[in-house]
Amino acid sequence: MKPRDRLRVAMQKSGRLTEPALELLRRCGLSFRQSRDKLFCFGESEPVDLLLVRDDDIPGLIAQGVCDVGIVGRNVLDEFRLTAGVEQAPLAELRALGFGRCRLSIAVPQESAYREPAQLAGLRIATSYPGLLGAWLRERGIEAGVVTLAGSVEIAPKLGTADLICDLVQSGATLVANQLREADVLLDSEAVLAGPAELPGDERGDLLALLLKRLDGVIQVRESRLLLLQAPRCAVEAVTRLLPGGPQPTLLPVAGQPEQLLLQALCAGEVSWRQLEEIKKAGARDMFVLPVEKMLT
Ligand code: PRT
Ligand code: ZN
Repeated sequence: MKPRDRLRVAMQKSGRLTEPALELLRRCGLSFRQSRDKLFCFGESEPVDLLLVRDDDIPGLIAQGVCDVGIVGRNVLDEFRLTAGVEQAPLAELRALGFGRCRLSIAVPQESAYREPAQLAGLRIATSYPGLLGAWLRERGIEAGVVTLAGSVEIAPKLGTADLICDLVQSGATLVANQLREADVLLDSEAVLAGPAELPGDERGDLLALLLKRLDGVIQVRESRLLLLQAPRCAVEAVTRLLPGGPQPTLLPVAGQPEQLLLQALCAGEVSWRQLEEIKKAGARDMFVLPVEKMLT
């Protein structure tokens, strides 16, 4: 294949991952001019272009070198890795992106007495993920029938084409509507940046390194909160012990109150009401949890 000096990113054309993926790329400072057929978007701010395709095609397009990286569900990437032929270039999960979260789960009819995987022996399981399900069954030494369906997996037990299913679950509403219950989780999934196991050695490698660095910054900021509070000197140690993650807090004096300190802490992740209540019990007051807009350390 001809060397390329622009990075090509594949993403879902229209579906659950489309909007959050575009938003993430925008936050990384990428902007695009949409072409008329909307399959290819030319990158304006950086030499990074978009290819808009069905999510199932993304791993194959990367493996064939048509695209350099792609934003796709871990469920789709892992299924491809398990079912792709040995002639396909190996793919890697370069980053977890924190949206499109769901689980690939075994679900059984509500009245089923299912307790453990061994009970699946001899049953028929409908799924769109034969690779992931097959590997999970093999690991446990279970021999069950795998019925591969492209869609509408959840109605298979009612139709009698399978005894139970293995499908994606998010809220669980689809399972309830079909009188099924989630029984076992095979995979926790979210959108990931998929790419070749080995980064390209040309300009695209540098562009990918730049994209990864910006992604890391965006993800870190998105998951960070700035916690501000006041506490008496004697309570600072106890308060600090309760802070959720992040580096050591900064302590500042409060004018006119020598025994009081202002504490500023960067927290990795959400700070819950319960955590705030605990911190307050330890002696803190005037607590503020602020989102972080940008960060350069
Ligand atoms: O056209 P194209 O092939 O690109 O789209 P698609 O229909 O295959 O994909 P899409 O947009 O439905 O999903 C894209 C990706 O989003 C998936 O590969 C997952 O990584 C992720 N994702 C997150 C989900 C869900 N949540 C989800 N709930 N994908 C599918 N579902 C379906 C699930 O299959 C089931 O039918 O929603 C139903 C369950 O949802 P709850 O909320 O009722 O449990
Ligand atoms: Zn799809």
